[in-house]
Amino acid sequence: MHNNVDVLFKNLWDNYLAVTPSAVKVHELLGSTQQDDVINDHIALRTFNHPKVGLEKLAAHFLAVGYRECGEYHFEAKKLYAKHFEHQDPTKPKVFISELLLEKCSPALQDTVNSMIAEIDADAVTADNFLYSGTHWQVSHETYKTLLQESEYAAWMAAWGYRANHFTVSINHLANFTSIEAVNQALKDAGFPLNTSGGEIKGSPEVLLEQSSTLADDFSVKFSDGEFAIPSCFYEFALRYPMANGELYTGFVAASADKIFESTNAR
Ligand code: OOG
Ligand code: NI
Repeated sequence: MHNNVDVLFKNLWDNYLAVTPSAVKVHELLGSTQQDDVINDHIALRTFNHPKVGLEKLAAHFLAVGYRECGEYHFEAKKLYAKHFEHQDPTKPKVFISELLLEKCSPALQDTVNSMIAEIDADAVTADNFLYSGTHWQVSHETYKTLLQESEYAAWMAAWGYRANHFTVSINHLANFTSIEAVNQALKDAGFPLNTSGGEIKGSPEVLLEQSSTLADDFSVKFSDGEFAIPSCFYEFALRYPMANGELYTGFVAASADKIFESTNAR
């Protein structure tokens, strides 16, 4: 495991950029006239609730660099469970980790996922690079399509494995934009398709968090039966509002997150 939080995020970022070419363009668009780098509000990772690779196994990498557990979220229909983590230094991105609840899935899906997980070396899970190690298995495009019918999340994991599925621009820290509407308009004008599930803007000032996201880039994957372009990773935008004590809300909103997951659905 890493002991330096910045090194961990630099590696996660480089690994994300390698399959998300639009991310650089998003930075250019939103941050070009800023002195400082774009500040990321949070990142997200996905996994399965298998003892070998469950949420806690991923979380251990963040606990090791100063993060603590802060909130939990349930997604009944998608069969997901998630927690979020914060660093003592509020300028470090928050971390949202979810896991697919395998026992709620079909026996066929469980078989496929269990055989994928069986390919992971026991040592790999605690290695420095685990959170940006991608897949440890080979799947066919046929298997991918079968998983897709039951769980878009499971199919995405089968194709992409361990990596940040999005970074999130903190609108609060942007010099040129103060509203999420203005950010969305700039993105649309530049040709980025937005995730419209549940509306372009998820959340509201009342729940202290507004979010929007691009649809994932299409990127080529080498499956065991050939190469196919499928949705990779996306960029999210978050505007946080102050709580009664004046401090910005730092949690997530389950109803909004439920729709953000769909940013990796096919266009
Ligand atoms: C995470 C979706 C939830 C948020 O900010 O609410 C999320 C995912 O797609 O894995 O990122
Ligand atoms: Ni997010």
